[in-house]
This record gives sequence, C-alpha cells and structure tokens, in this order.
Amino acid sequence: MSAMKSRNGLSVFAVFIALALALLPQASPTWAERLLVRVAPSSGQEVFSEQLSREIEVRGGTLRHRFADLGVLAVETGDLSRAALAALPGVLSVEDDPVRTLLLLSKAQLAPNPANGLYGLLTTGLAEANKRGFTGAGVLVGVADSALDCAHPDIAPALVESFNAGGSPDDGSCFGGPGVDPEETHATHVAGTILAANNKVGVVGGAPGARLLHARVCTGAAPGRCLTSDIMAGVRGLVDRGARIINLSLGGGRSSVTEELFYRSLRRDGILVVAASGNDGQDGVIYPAAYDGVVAVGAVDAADQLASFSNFGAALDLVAPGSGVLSSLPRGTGRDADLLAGRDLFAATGLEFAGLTGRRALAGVLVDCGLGRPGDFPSRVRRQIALIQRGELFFSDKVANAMAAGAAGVVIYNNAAGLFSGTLQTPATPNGAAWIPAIGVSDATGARLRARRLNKSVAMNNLISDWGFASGTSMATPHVAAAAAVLWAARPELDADGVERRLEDTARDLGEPGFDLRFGAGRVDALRAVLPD
Ligand SMILES: [Ca+2]
Ligand SMILES: [Ca+2]
Repeated sequence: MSAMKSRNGLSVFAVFIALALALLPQASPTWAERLLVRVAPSSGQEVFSEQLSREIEVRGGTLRHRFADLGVLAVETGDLSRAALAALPGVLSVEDDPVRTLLLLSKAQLAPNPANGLYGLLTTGLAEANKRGFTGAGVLVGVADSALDCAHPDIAPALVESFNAGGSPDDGSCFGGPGVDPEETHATHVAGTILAANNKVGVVGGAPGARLLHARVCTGAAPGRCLTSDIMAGVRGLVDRGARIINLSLGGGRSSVTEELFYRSLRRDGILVVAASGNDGQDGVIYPAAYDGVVAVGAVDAADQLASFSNFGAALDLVAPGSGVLSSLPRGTGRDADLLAGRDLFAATGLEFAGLTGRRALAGVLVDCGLGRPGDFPSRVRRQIALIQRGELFFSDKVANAMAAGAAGVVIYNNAAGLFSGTLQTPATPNGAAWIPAIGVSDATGARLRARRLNKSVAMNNLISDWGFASGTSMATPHVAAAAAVLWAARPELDADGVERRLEDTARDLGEPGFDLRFGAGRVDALRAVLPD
C-alpha cells in the first residue's frame, strides 16, 4: 500500500470552516494554513533564512520544519496571512503543504501488487487484460453461494438480481436480510474477486465489466448447509435469468447421479460452470467440480506453488490464485490493517479477534521480542509494540505473552513468503480480557523492520473494514470465472466447450510438462487467452 494525497479532503474541510465562520460574525477571518516556503539562497547553510525565521515567528507564524539543503521552510500561518508571508523579503514562493493520508481501502482502491492480496490479478494476466480493454463487458456471471452483501460499494454497481433458492421461502438472499446467518460472508468475497467495481474504493475484480446474478443456496456457514437440490435450483434460476457462466465455490465428497446429469445438460445448453476442487489437500476432486462438463479449479499462491490445501487428481482442469486473496466482505465484517514505519507503509493483515486501533493509529517503539515466548520480552516493551516472528507457538500464545509483558500492540512477521491470515482462536484471552491490537506482516517486511526500525517509533492500524483476506479453492474458482468472462466478451463466437478449451490451451503449464494431476492444464492466463496466438 502506498501513501496518497487527499487535497480534496483539505478543501472540503476548508469550506466547512468557512461556512462555520460565516455563521459567527465576530470570528476572525483567518485560520492556520500549512505552507511550504521557498527561500532565496543566502550566505551559507548555517545561517539559512535565520532572519526570515525570526520574522515569521514575530508576526505570529509558527516554523514547523527547516529543510536547509532544499532552501525550504514549513510554516503554519496563524496570525500571519499567506499573502503577508509571501511578501516577506527573501521569500521566493509559497505553496500548500499537501496532506497525505494513510491508504485504507475505504478511502482509495488498492492497486494490484505482487506483495498484496490482489497479486492474483497480476499472475493471471487479468489486470493487464483489463488495461487493454478486456473487462468481460456485458457478460452475465451467476454466483450460487451464501447470502451476498447486495449494497456493498464494490458489488452493488454490477448486481442485476439476487434471489434465495434455499432454506425457508421467507428468507432473504442479501446479507442482513431475514433468516440470513451473520457468518454468510463467503459470496461477497467470491463475487468481489470476479467483478468488484473499478471505482475509488476497496478492490477491483478480474472482470469489472461483467454483470452479476446471485442465488443464495447455502443457508449458513456451517458445513452441510448447502443442499445439492438447493444448489441445482439456484443454478437453474441463474441460467433462466441469462447467466452464461456459473461460479460454484462449494462442493462435497459424495457424487450424485441426478446432479451429474444436471451439469452435463447445462454444458450441452452452452453454460460454463466453474467449481472449486476442494480444500482437503488430498488426491480426489470434490463434486460438482469433478463431473464432466464442470471446470474444476485448484489453488496456487503468488509464486504459482500449489496451495497445501488444494485437492488434486485426474478431474482437475485448471489452477488459479487462492492463497491470501483480498476481496470484498459484508460491510463491517472485514479488517483493514497496515503498519507505518518511517516513510514506509507496509501491508498487513489483522489477526482474527485482535483488538482494533482507534481513529488515530497505535504508535509505539518497535521492540524485538523473538518468537514471543515468555522469556523473549524485554521490560522496555511495556506500552510499546512487540515485533514477533511467526512459528513455534500459537498466535494466541504469542499475543497473550506480549500482553503479560505489558505491550500495547503486536506485529507478527511471517516465516514464509508473503502475507498470512491468522487467528487468536477465541474472542477474548483465556483470562477473559480483550485482545490488544495484533497484525501480521510478510517475511520481507519483517526483515526490513528488523534491519531498520527496531527501537524506533512505528504506528499500526487495525480497523473494521468492508474488505478482507481469505484462502481456499473457493478464492481460486472466481479468478477462472473472471477469466472466462473476459474471454467470452472478447470472443463471443466461442461456445462453452470452446471457452474451456481456450483457457486450458493458454494456461501457464506448471509442474510436470503438460497436463498433470496437481495443476491440471496449469494456471489460468486471461491475457494469453484473449490475445491472438
Ligand atoms: Ca473497487
Ligand atoms: Ca503441468
């Protein structure tokens, strides 16, 4: 994540103040402005603008910083007006001191980066295909899944219709609706990966031009709550409403003759169904992914290594990014975390159940606390931020030990490549206390912090958000659905068989040469699929 400027925010603030002042006739018409003042070169850097500095302070301004090598002063105006400041002898120019804001997803859309949760848009070529105008425009994608946050800012723009096909007929299909379990966050994450809006917030999907039809077919988060007949009814409803691609980030180990016939007939009708291979890390693709006529998708990470949880076998067709994927979540159920150290803003993930930081980031001195064992905490970590390596102990034990040592916050760095999503396992500590804020960062960030930021001040955020990380073949499947939408919009003459064949023929071969049991035809590559051979 990077810092961004927010000058609009500044001018809106100024307008609010101006309005407030207009309502108060006695109020002074001036308020503090923060300015950068370029100063004429003077005789030597030691006496850099000393006279000017005194002049500014005498006239009611405040000197905030001096940049002698640049010949620049940072000034807060106070009683000294901007015009009067600009007129002082030795002042060459005056410009605004622009406000920069920490990038949080509610304020700006994250750009895909190999080190953040949108890496999958890069490895699959979806980001580049989008850039060249291949966005899946006009293709209707159906998602049969849990309830969906229908009003989410990254989902609502693409949503055509949402309906309930499972549970009681009185139940809703949108998150927060009647009969909807608060743990039904899954569909919102899946849909965001396919087609989250390319707007000013959150994430962007792989096919942001596609349109969404949604069926709620899983009535709860617990296993066994997605009945095959409900799924079939939901898929039928999606197809009847015009969906050509169906995403099924669900499945199970038992096959059904009825179900197999259903998906074979859908394929004959020109419908492309994409389904998850399963998260058991075993040889054996689950159903419906394993049927003929369904594209079975396994998961890889940012380095195209097979995810440890990804099911494989002869029925596997493709793999796609499924480890540590950032996407939309029902509003208020996600976490947005980052770490500011010096000028560097590092991506981070909030640990599940960890305390939140407030409107202002939690600041403290970063203290090396090894692996977070009880003896690893120096006494100076009290009220400061503990830096702990992942490994050996549970996250919950590391954070509990940090709390016992009096730390105010915890940063855990990975012992393997990339970010991770961890949990503290219980909503409160074993003693019943609320957890302190705790975030995870990558191994590379950890190395950088250890080399340059130990015993220096850092600031961490862990805030409630409308986005968050998830891992699974459920997260890989929507990358393939997005690639299919992008391809179908570019090559409308293809039928469902043609789209599947093209995605497999252009996939990046991984593992043993050619088709193999772990990666199928390989990792989907949307850019190669849409470009001429
Ligand atoms: Ca967005
Ligand atoms: Ca291969």
